[in-house]
Amino acid sequence: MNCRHCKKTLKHIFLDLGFAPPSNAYLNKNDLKKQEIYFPLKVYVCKYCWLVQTEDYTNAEALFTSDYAYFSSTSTGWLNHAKNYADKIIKELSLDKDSLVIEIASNDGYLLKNFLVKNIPCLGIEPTASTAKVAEKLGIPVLRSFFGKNLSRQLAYKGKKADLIIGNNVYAHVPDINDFTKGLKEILKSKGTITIEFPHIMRMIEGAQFDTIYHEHFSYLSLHTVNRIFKKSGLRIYNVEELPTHGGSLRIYGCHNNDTRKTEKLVERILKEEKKQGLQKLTTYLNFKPRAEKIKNDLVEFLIKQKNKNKKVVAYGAAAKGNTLLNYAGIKKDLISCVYDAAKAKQGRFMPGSHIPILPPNQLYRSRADYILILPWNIASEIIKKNIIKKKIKQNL
Ligand code: DWN
Repeated sequence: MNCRHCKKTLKHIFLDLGFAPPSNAYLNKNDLKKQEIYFPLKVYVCKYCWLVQTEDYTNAEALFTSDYAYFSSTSTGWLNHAKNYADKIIKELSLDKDSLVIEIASNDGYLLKNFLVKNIPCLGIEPTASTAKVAEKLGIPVLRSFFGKNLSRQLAYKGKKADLIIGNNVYAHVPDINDFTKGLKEILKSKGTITIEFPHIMRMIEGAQFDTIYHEHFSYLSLHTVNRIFKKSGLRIYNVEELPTHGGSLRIYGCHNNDTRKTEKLVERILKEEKKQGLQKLTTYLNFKPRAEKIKNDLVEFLIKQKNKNKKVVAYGAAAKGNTLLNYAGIKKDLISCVYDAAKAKQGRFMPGSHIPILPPNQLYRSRADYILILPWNIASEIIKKNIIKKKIKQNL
């Protein structure tokens, strides 16, 4: 396989998680009587441009289906994060009724609704019908499509260029990151701004967050590599913010390479920090595997110990990352009997691979569980704050 960015041959495996179904491919009852498609889940690191990327086996259409079950609005923390960003960027860029804001992967309108309410014209681009129709109900115009150079050419041809292009939880999800980035250039007004949020691979390696690896995430990104990809498409990163979301993310601010805005010092500081953390050394990536294996083995050992002591373990949060962990560890419902989740789209369905049933949180009361394993650790504080878990813990869980 060749690197998706620099096209050099990939030789070094960062982590091989075996075979797994797509992490968002939740099953209905009937699906349990059918075959289930597994894909290899293997991640390479390119020793030339340092792009960490999944092996080519799945295509975006197979992953982002019409009944896609991830709705951004389920998390109030994420909704607050989106509102704070919108208020900040509207002020910073003096956006108004003559501006145009385009969000790529606009999901259920969780973010664009903050622009709509201030009468700032916006356009969502979202391929999954399940989430797009929720956004449309809010009055947000949505183009139901994947984004890339072709779509951006059509938009530019119709004069649809943006003052602000937003991309959260999408840059790591595109199979052709060069084509996607060229598309950004095409629809960006001459003095326009791009902001993109993505989980930072420096934090993923630091925290051994191997469960954030799933087929939906084609790339695992550093500022160094994104900087290279932007430059290749005639764009420039002029500012960056470190965020706590998803275990540690970056928000980069981009513009055309001839834009007069100066590059902020923080960009250089983070590039230096990445180098100091060894992100341009092969050993850093090759040392990741044993750390992931230890976490997986410790969890299986714990679960078997509880089973032998007749203790009951349940899970909370039917997250995509939870499926990666469960399937890599080979955990089935004999070790974790069920998972509770507030997302209506997931309740009554089953986790892909493990087939663990997904139940509404209000059934947690009578679960008589001894342990609750929170799968989306990135929002554990929000989940624990929600009274359901707190009350359960008060009842000497
Ligand atoms: O790329 C992605 C990353 C960045 O975010 C998307 N694939 C989806 C998501 O990844 P994830 O699936 O690992 O994390 P989620 O979807 O944020 O997992 C949270 C799950 O927990 C959701 O199914 C909703 C559920 N939940 C809940 O049951 N009660 C969430 C909250 C906050 C709650 O209070």
